[in-house]
Amino acid sequence: MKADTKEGGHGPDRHRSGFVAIVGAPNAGKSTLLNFLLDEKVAIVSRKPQTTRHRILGILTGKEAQMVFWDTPGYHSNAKALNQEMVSRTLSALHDSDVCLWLVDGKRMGQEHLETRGLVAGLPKGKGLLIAINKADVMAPDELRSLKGALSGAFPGTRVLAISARTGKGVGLLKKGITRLLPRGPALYPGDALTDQPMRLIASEFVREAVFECTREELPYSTAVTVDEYLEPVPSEGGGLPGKTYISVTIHVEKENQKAIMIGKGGARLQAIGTMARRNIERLLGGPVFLKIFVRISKDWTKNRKTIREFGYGDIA
Ligand SMILES: Nc1nc2c(ncn2[C@@H]2O[C@H](COP(=O)(O)OP(=O)(O)OP(=O)(O)O)[C@@H](O)[C@H]2O)c(=O)[nH]1
Ligand SMILES: [Mg+2]
Repeated sequence: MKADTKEGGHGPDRHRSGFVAIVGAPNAGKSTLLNFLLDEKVAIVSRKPQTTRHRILGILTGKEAQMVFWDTPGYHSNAKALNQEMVSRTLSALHDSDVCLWLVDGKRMGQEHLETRGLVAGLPKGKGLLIAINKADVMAPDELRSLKGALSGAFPGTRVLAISARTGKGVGLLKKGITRLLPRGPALYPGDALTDQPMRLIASEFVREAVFECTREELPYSTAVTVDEYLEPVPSEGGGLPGKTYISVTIHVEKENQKAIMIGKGGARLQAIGTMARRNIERLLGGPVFLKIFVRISKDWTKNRKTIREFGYGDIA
């Protein structure tokens, strides 16, 4: 994990800590930013909107402050049951946070951003707000200037920064800006903690990310991943493999033809999904993994609140 190395007169009484909700339209780059901040991949990323389904906590511990970030599902209005659950996760993170970090996709200021803008404009008094225009690395200077001007005009007194979650440009200033808005207080989590997400959940998310990467169009949105078994390498109780973490997961799809697509000709697609996910899990765990994947049809699960909850996307953390 990256640690702030800046020295200075920051006694324990000056230390700051608090929760920061990263909110924004789908695809704005929230999960990419969280991973960059932590210098570790804990949140899944894809080119497609509506990737994040959980409210993911990432802890950044520095000398002056401990920032506890919540990566949230992209905010948008949509009547589908699964999406309603996602929106409620974003709202709960925002409610519980000290600071709202509104991430705006500099390349797209469409309807989705107007929706988030409404959300941010309605924040209760006293909650810190910071606006970051993301993807500055692919914006023309004029474009950036005018968007910055428009946002500063709409939110007087609020800091508007240009950043790139991909290259890290502006992220140092962003951290300083957030620190200033946090309340004074001691660290909330141990200094070496990275996330509160259990590894088995992260593993299932990495499989879902690989599905985003290896399948097209609507299929990722019909996909859920559950973990059936997660065994630490032996020696340990209850079995497992020598020197390898054993993980068995199920990919749930909604229809028969989706199952065939997920598996691919001769199992090729499923194999690619497995390889990609396994590598990411191994990187985070720092050791070898045996990943077994089943594909099952759970008919119309995205429309059924009971199944949504069963698959772990319904309980508001
Ligand atoms: N050029 C550029 N691309 C970026 C940047 N940040 C994120 N992206 C890309 O934008 C896409 C979406 O990134 P995510 O991090 O998944 O976005 P998100 O806001 O978490 O999306 P949801 O979870 O769907 O709400 C990915 O293809 C990223 O690689 C950036 O600073 N510059
Ligand atoms: Mg995300």
